[in-house]
Amino acid sequence: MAETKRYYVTTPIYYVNDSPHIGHAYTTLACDVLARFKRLDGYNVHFLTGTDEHGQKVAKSAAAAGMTPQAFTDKVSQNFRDLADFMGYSHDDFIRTTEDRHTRACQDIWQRLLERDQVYLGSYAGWYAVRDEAFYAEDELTTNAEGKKVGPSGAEVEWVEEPSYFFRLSDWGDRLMAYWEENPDSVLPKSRMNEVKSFVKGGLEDISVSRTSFDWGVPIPNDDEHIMYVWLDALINYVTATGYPDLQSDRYKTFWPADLHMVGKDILRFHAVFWPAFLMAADLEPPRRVYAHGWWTNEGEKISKSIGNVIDPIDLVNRYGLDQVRYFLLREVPFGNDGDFSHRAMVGRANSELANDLGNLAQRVLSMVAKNCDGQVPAVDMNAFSGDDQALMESAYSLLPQVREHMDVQTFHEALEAVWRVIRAANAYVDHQAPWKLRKEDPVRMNQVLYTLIESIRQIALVLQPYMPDSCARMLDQLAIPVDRRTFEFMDAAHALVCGTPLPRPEGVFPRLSDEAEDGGDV
Ligand code: ME8
Repeated sequence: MAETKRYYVTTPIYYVNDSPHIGHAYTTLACDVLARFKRLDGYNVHFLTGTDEHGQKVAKSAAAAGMTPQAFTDKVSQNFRDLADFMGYSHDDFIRTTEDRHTRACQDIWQRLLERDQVYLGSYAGWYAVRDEAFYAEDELTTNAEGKKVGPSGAEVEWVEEPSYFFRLSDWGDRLMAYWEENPDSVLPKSRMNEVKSFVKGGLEDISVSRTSFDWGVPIPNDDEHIMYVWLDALINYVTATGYPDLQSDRYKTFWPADLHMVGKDILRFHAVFWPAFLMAADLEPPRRVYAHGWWTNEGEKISKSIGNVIDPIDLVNRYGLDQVRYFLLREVPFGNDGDFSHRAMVGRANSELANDLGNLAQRVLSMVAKNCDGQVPAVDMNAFSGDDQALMESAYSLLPQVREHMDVQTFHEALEAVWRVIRAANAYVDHQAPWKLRKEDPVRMNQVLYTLIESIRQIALVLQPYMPDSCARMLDQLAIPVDRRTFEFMDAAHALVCGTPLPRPEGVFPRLSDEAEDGGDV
């Protein structure tokens, strides 16, 4: 199958017991921008998201809601689907771990592990944090303010003793280290690669991969006392969605191994250590990259239900606009770092960078074209551009390769910075060339200047589509670019704006947000 030009990107599958919040929206947004970018860049893309529905935590939440786990998960997984639809994400599939296709995939992987002697029956006696669905060793625990034992994430642990199958993780340290040596970008950012390497160097122990004290999970095929440990079950979703266990399916052959599992730093170890080890042990290829991004706080505070400061992405979008929120989340924080959400910063960026820098540029240039060029792409001599004109257009034409490089290492903020350098240069060029003066003095020169600007705006609007799809579509409408000429193959000079093309009446794309919003409030 087509090995080149395919791209498989996944979000974590979210626990259904929680309400979707800004953190979930953020991870899926980053994947959405990548998926859109790759599609426009000619790739066959598969973009997966979904919900993690088994395990003790979900079973407990269902019991607390007085529902069966199945009825509970049917109801609450819909919240995540609704959020994805509301945010306009372009996912190709939404997986639920309670689906039959997933049970089949889990049981098949289990069988492969069993056949290869990678799992064995023993018994577990140790600590378990239901909130993290994770086993912790004694030396990872601390005592919290209430005197309770907690794991590294602060989640309370309980003592568990039960028969359990174990996975021979201890056999895989050297293979993992070798894989990382050969594929140095397979865990990003670099700091996270260092983190997983030092975890492995510290020595790996076999891990418990089945539970017997409750039954909300995938039954393991060879022993009906056990259900599969929820993390093994959850990670398998990424192969389930390719059609596995049908190794001959087109989708599996096209898309496995995944190009990118995007996750938060909280679940790095599961994805970058356990998952590749499970896969290699089952004789399947590990993912090409795991990227672990940072953590959002709200106005300086940890986001938590108990503090009551959870940010609902739907409220944010209703207040500030979808593209404004998309832009802000990927611009405010260098991707990979932790970041803080504040209303002041949100409004500040939407006004200064979207309404002023980009919105005004497009609006004033297109208004001048409407007024002074009969509402058409101005007639120009393609050989008469000045040095300044060429400098601006060349910087605009160089955007695609630059942005592509950033996308390939997930430096979303730097891609935006590269585009804004051109936007700022275009604004400086307008001020310097003063086309409004040229109208009387030198209309031929005015046309050259306005053409230079609208062709640069075309580049900017095309390359920004993955970040702000609706606003860019409106900008491209105003440049009369047909919908089938908006992929990146049309970004070169051979497809530049054609003189004399009639343009629709320009209208503002990025409204200024009011200062009231800047003062904050309850989102
Ligand atoms: O861990 N800042 O699901 P989950 C940034 N089911 N990102 C955040 C965030 C924040 N404050 N809060 C949440 C699970 N996230 C498992 C995953 S995958 C096989 C199984 C995002 O619902 C971030 O991506 O707890 C984090 O990794 C994920 O939500 C955790 O989602």
